Amino acid sequence: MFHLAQSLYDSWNAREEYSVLILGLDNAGKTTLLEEVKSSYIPNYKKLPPNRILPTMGQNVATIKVNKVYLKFWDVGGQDTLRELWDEYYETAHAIVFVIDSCDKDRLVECSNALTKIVTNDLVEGLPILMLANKQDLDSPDKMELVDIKEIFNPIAESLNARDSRVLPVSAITGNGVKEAIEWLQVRVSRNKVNRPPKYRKSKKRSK
Ligand code: G3D
Ligand code: MG
Repeated sequence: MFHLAQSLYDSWNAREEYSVLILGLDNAGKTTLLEEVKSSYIPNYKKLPPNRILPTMGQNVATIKVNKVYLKFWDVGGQDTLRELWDEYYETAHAIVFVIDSCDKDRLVECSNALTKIVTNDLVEGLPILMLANKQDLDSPDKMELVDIKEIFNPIAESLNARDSRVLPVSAITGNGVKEAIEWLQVRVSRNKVNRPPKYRKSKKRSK
């Protein structure tokens, strides 16, 4: 009896789908990150070489299975004009990944303004926010310390209500830290399921 209940529970869970928006300024590394996520979780996936990744004009979408649930990632362009479109995605989102170029000190203000605009949108209230301090592999004199990035971005993410937020160091190019980031997300969206229920994927019809 227990096994039957367990397998019903597992198959129900296996249909949960959560949408994750990958946001951040252009050039932060969003598309490279999504490529890395796909190659880590999709068997036999052939990663695009970095020189084939062009600035994103439309959107890149990928669904991956993590610990029995599906995470559907949306990488929408980060250029100024495309940022207006982010609002359209909030209503159906379950979490936000905000990618930061750790070596781009010059755009720090623009970057924190973009995050502030996101978290102050009513539709984003209570959603887990994961900030990724990307490009950790670079050894540039301009590279910001992780503690400084945390000091700036943590208070912004937490400004409204108590919500789950975290800054994690990653390299979308080498893949360092990416799996840890995805696991963090999966746990948080599942935990927030009462407030933002998942979409349930239709089970495939059995062939006769
Ligand atoms: P975007 O989708 O946020 O606009 P992209 O950013 O994924 O197109 O990446 C922008 C540039 O940053 C690319 O370089 C890409 O290779 C580089 N990049 C992304 N992530 C990392 C990283 O973790 N480490 C390093 N060293 N570079 C990274 P180009 O030269 O093609 O502009
Ligand atoms: Mg892109």
